[in-house]
Amino acid sequence: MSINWYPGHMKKTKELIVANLKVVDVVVELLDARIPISSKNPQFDTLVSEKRRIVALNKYDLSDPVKTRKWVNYYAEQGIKAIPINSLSGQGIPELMAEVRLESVDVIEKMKRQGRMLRPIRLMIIGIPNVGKSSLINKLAGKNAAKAGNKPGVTRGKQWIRLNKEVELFDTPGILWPKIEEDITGIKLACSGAIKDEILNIEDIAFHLMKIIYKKYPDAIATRFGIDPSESDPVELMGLIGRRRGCLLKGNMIDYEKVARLVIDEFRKGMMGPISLEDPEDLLVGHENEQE
Ligand SMILES: Nc1nc2c(ncn2[C@@H]2O[C@H](COP(=O)(O)OP(=O)(O)O)[C@@H](O)[C@H]2O)c(=O)[nH]1
Ligand SMILES: [Mg+2]
Repeated sequence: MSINWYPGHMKKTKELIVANLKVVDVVVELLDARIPISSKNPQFDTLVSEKRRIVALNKYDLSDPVKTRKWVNYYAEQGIKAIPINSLSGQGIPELMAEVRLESVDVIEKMKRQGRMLRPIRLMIIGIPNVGKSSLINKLAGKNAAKAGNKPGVTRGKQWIRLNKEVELFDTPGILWPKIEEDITGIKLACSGAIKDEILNIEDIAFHLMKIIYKKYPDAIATRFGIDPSESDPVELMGLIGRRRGCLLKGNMIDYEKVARLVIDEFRKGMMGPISLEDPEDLLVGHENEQE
């Protein structure tokens, strides 16, 4: 699979993150709670190794809460606080801000020790495209977000938004691209909406999505489509769903492309119920096994 991310642009964006990080105290790594493996940029850990970091598992509302809990524990074992959040409703944001304050204690102590004037803690959000960075910034900034707009005389981008007495947020999130070494990573990213459908074959994406749901959430198939998954395999399922939902071509043939779009769309909207495509155990077996 080859996805053209424009290497020049990626390099520039990374340089921008590195430059901005110099003045940042705490970094929030935004991941998609449904795919914490695939939505992670592996370079992130080295990039922020000198910084306090917090993981935010976004789109918690769409994820399987049991799996998300497992991810929280997985990160806890590595000494990293992970917080499930919903950037649209604001759920989890107070917990996130409490953690920011906790992570800042050392930084503030250091400023005091050095006899420096106390300045607000500086926060930056980093994540792959479409993971919800802008939504989170808007939610955090609230009314103040307007100040970051394109007002005359206000330089666009690169501004600090004062969130409260102690914390300032960098209004431009850091964009890091996902690393797609295996097809299944690209497929999961496409399911989550992180990469454009057109880049991959839509029927392929839907079929692999159905395979994962078939394996991990058979009940979701029964509930959503009224089909008993134990009586068919993922290939047949696509046809059955098509028939149920009237995704048909002339001559009563199944319109597989239409079924594919329907399945992906319903997954993205959470209509099949809360579903996570990755859990920590997948790290042990390696994702390639899921492709069988
Ligand atoms: N359901 C749900 N959707 C979200 C959440 N956060 C962001 N989104 C949606 O995800 C899409 C991408 O969000 P955006 O903030 O533009 O992502 P960015 O590219 O990282 O800045 C938008 O359609 C948002 O409405 C969330 O917590 N839950
Ligand atoms: Mg954005």
